[in-house]
Amino acid sequence: MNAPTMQGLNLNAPSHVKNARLIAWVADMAALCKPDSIYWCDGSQQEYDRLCQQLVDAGTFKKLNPAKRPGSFLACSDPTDVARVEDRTYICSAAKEDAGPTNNWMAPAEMRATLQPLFDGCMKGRTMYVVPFSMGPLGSPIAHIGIELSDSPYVAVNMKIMTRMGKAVYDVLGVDGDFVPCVHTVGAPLAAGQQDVKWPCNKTKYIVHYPETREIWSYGSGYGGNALLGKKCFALRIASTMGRDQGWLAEHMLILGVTNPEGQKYHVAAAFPSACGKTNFSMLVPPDAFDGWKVTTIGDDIAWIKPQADGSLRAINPEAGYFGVAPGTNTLTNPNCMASLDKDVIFTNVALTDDGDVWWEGMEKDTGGLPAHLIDWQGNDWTPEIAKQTGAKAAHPNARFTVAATNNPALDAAWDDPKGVKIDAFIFGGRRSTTVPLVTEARNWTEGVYMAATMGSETTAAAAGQQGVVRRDPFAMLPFMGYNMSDYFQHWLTLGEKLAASGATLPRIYTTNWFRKDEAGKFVWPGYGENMRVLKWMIDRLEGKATGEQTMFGVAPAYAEINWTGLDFSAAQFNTVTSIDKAAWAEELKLHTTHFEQLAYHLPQALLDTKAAIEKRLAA
Ligand code: SAT
Ligand code: MN
Repeated sequence: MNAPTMQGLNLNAPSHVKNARLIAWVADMAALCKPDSIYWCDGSQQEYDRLCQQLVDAGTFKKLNPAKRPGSFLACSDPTDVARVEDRTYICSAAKEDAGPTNNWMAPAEMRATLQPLFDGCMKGRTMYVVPFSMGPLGSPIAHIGIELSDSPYVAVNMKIMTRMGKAVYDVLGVDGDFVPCVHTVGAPLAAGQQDVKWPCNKTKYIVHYPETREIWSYGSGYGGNALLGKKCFALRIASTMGRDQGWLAEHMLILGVTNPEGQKYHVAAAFPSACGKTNFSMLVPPDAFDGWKVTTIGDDIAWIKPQADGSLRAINPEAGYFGVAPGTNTLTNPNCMASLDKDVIFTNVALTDDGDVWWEGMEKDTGGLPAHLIDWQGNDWTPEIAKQTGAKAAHPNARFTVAATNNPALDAAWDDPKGVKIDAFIFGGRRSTTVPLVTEARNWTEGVYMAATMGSETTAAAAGQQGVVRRDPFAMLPFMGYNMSDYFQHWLTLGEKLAASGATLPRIYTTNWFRKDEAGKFVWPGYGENMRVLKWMIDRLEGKATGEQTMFGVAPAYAEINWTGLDFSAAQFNTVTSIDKAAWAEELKLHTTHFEQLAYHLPQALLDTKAAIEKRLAA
């Protein structure tokens, strides 16, 4: 095939790219963004190594000491570009109601008119990378394809780790296959001869989704979910609308396998907001008392779940790597994760040690003390003394690692299975210092949907803005919902009805809260590996081995139903994390009322009925 030429710029499309819509779109985008050149990624190791070296030469990457951290790099971002920007994220559906009250909205035509001048010439002086990727195992009936155009080589190498990226995608795509077009620019064109900066970005940022045409346009940021468009933009915001239209679920959930000593295996999908321990839970190492139990990781952040003819739900992890929070991670909180990070990692915004390794807050628990000197994520000297005086953090609280799933010693054998795994239970967990108990099981699907729909959580550093304030985060999807939240609640209810009608046993639904604090403000529940004790109770429930206790808010474990071997956790402590304070719940339900008022448009009546039933039990 002859490569089409745009205004003197050779498209350079390789001969294996045969998708006409793709070639036309790349030509259009090149004409708009005006890059100096176009590079079609093949996803090979040689290409990855070459781009990493290019990033080292540009000063974006620092190669870490190969004796300490082979094949690994550190990138430090511009201090103004460190997290997702929720206030700059838009769902541009044709009708405002379809974006719903929880999303920023602009009419598509108005947004296109806004973005047009920003994208015009935005890649001048740069290369446009064409990044083909499959979200999910190549060719899986649960997977979908995306193509990201980006002027950031940092994005290209991260996408290589985070997705199935490369040439093979074009075989699946064929001449007329479907893909989600994702265009990304750091928004920093270079004039002729202009010296680049280490982390180009723009003060102006737009993270834009057009759900009807399934397009993603991202401007001005190079960081995480703002720029790696396969992740939140495609796999959650666009995919949730695909799921609505096609009858499946795109969820902000880890997926784990849990196998008991008899070899019986279950699969659990769990939704927690960003930076609330999804990676830790998905790689959980059971305590000694759980000899013979095994937890294996299918995914740590996102699940695509499609109903099957037999009424079961099968899930895949659309991603191929982990973009996890570094601070707080150590061999006590997540030994599997620490082992994953031994080699071939891209670190972003952690600190650099004097011997060319990385460091972040929390690592002192492994090494038994703070390092004497570091270069912090902003390039400044850091010592324990400076930290004490100024409170300066060595690593940014939202510092991240990018690592391939295949680095994870706890990786599930079926993680790449195109059929996915059958889901037996869902967990919804918020970060709440008060009110919400350690664990409850919904009495039925509708009550489970209610629990998920009303979930609250304290905000974290994963998003720019104030931290630690409780906000409603339904299904842990608030920042990731691609359409009207109440329609999404109805989508879950309808799916439950359909599965039940086919005679299938529906997955159980649980809520958890690992984060209750005592009067002194200290976490009571030890969390991490000890969460196995709660997971085991859930399995006991599935197997009919635990009766639990009926509470105002679902079924909860009796103290004696939890295996406490090897953990000193008294009935009184258990009470602190499980008690239901009626006054606090009366207040909580007022917040549910406000939440539902905000979501009144299309709010399912079943949720209002469930709320009325809870209020009645509370009053009794
Ligand atoms: O930056 S990301 O959106 O990828 C991470 C997160 O918020 O979970
Ligand atoms: Mn996430």
